[in-house]
Amino acid sequence: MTDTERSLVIVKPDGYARGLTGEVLRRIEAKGYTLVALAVTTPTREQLAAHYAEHEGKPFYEPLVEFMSSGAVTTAVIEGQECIKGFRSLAGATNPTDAAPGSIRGDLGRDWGEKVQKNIVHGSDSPESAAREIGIWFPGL
Ligand code: IDP
Repeated sequence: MTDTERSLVIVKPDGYARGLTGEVLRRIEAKGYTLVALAVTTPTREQLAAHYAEHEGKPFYEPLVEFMSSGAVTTAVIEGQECIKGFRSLAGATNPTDAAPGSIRGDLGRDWGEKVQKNIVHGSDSPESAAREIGIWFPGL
């Protein structure tokens, strides 16, 4: 199929620490996407600087890098028809308070009153971002 895509998914440190990796993977598989790669790792600042380059200079950048390097995460590459848009729909709006019920962030996230939104998951936002991000987290894939 022409629109088969890959997306980079991260279960962020809040999601990992809360034991939500299985729940996130369950939703991905229930949706019908395939897991192509899966790992548990603690992100380095170098990986995060590359991953979040577009946000450098924004007020939430430093808290974001601090948060994302604070503990283990699960990284995954998923595959399926239009899975980039589809996973972002599964994830829900960036702010968990705004995220629709039924989405990962809407069902499982909330505002913790902190500088950075701890919103459980990351998903690539375009085919270009997905290719770049997969290269950062799964070089050689
Ligand atoms: P996305 O993860 O929904 O694609 P992005 O705009 O790419 O959202 O932002 C990356 C991450 O930075 C978000 O998931 C969230 O953790 C954090 N973030 C984004 N905007 C804000 C903000 O205004 N305040 C605090 N944290 C933010």
